[in-house]
Amino acid sequence: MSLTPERLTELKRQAIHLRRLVVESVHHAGAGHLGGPMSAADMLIALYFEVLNIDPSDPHKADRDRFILSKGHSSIGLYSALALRGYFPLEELKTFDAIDSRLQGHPAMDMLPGIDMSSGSLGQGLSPGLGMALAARLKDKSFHTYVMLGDGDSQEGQVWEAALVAGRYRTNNLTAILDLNGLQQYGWATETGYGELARKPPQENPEARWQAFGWNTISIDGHDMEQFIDACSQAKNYHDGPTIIIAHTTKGKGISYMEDDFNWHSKPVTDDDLKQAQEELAAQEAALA
Ligand SMILES: Cc1ncc(C[n+]2csc(CCOP(=O)(O)OP(=O)(O)O)c2C)c(N)n1
Repeated sequence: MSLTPERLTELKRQAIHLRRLVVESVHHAGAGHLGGPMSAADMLIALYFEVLNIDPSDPHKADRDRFILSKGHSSIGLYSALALRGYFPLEELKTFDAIDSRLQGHPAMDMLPGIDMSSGSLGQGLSPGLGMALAARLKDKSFHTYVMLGDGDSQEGQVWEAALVAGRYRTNNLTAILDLNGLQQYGWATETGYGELARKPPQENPEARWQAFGWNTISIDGHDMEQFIDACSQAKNYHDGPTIIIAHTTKGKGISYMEDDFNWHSKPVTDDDLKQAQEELAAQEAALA
């Protein structure tokens, strides 16, 4: 699938807008996750504006594609994509994380139309995604199910139970997306202990691991929306089993002081932080014109 240059620019503009909404919402709430939503931002926009077969005016439509954010702590990224796509007013993002809000710190499917599965306890997204994909097959439905995993998220054993069964049943209507930013909540201990935390990808050679479980793998730059959209279409056209898109990303992508720094996994945003982020994003938007 090829995008026109105008469409690609429009998607990039939406991704910048999403990043601005994330940082403004976390600033307003006084708490929230930033690094994970930023690394997923380009893929979330590409999913909600190009890939998913959905209808924001009918969020429960039976034949809609399903999307599960297994790394549910990145909820504000998903909420921002849903709001930009028209599921609810952008204004509601200001309620993020408030006690009576539909936009909780982790997505709740019984509160917000557009959320296909509650998530937040890491490792639990692929199993219901597999269930949805198998249900579609049994009921002869044509919808496709997508699950976004984090690299920390996929250290949980439950992910591999689901991966094994999905491979075993050649679930070709299931696509996983690994947001492989190489960072989690903290750094990694080195041989000399925790004194000096190191950046170390927790999954060495994820391609070989997923292939061993019967999955087709496609590796891409997760900030290149054309590569991502192309990978989604390849995944949908692969008929011998499930596909995982291994998306190499940068945690905190788009805001210079957050990039590749696990300290920005989750942290309050000060007024000065917000101002700098808004200026950087405005410059990125100006450069698109
Ligand atoms: C079962 C479980 N253990 C711990 C946590 C706390 N926690 C939230 S996010 C996170 C790190 C997640 O890392 P990753 O999946 O790589 O996400 P990303 O880097 O994309 O934010 C942890 C440990 C949790 N939500 N669930």
